[in-house]
Amino acid sequence: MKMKTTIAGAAGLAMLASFAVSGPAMADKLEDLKAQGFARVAIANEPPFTAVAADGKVSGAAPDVAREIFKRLGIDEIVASISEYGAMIPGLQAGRFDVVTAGLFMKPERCAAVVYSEPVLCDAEALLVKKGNPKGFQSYADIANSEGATVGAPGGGTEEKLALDAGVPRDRVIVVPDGQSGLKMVQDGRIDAYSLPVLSINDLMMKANDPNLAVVAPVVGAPVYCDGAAFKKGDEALRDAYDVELAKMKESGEFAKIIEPYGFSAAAAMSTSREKLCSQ
Ligand code: 6CS
Repeated sequence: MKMKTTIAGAAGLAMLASFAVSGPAMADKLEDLKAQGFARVAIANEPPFTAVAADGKVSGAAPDVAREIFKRLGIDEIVASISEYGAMIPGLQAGRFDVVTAGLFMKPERCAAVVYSEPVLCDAEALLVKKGNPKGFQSYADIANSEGATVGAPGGGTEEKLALDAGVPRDRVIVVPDGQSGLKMVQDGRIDAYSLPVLSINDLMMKANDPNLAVVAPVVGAPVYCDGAAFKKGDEALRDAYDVELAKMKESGEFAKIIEPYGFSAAAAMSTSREKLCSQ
């Protein structure tokens, strides 16, 4: 009896000891994702950054880069959830996603809230307007200075903040849930302009094929932004592993092969850094 207890006692101690050395505290997110078999990514469904086809297939430059990198890290699948830009960081922090791969542009306030990879997709900003740009918009300040003019933008998105910072009153910056809604609102005259990055507006314009629309690009005075994959604070080891593979793909030309058919420039992403973008 005593022996059994002793053996049980010894087994219990051995188990505790192994727990102490390599228990959950030591496991990092990469191991968790390998065990999970997939990475949960947040996207916006805004082509060409991110896209979900009618059959559910996820594509777009950001998920395609992420899928390849995770595969190299031993995680074969990505599972995407569509989110509004303004909800991506809270969702990441709440553990709803493992990473944001959506064209979430690096800005100081976002860099303080998450852990970004090195740059992936860079783009300037654009305005979708009526043919002939009747109110002569070239900048967000022009919209601010045009009596009663309204601009649509994604909730919690970069364009919303640029318009507000340029002095467009809150009630003239209209939160628009997605590209198709923004397009229709301009076509119907419910907003005077709809703002997204240049490649996103161009994609909408191409698909709409509407001669009564025009594009103002780039928006004068708005910076060129770049995104990165955004990880939760505490997942620096996963971010670092991601960056190692991203750097290899940039070096080998595989990075360019993925993003340039979508219209993005690999050189633009390779010419800057997280450090620069997070301090702008
Ligand atoms: O990072 C952002 O907030 C912006 N990024 C994209 C790709 N589209 C709109 C959004 O506001």
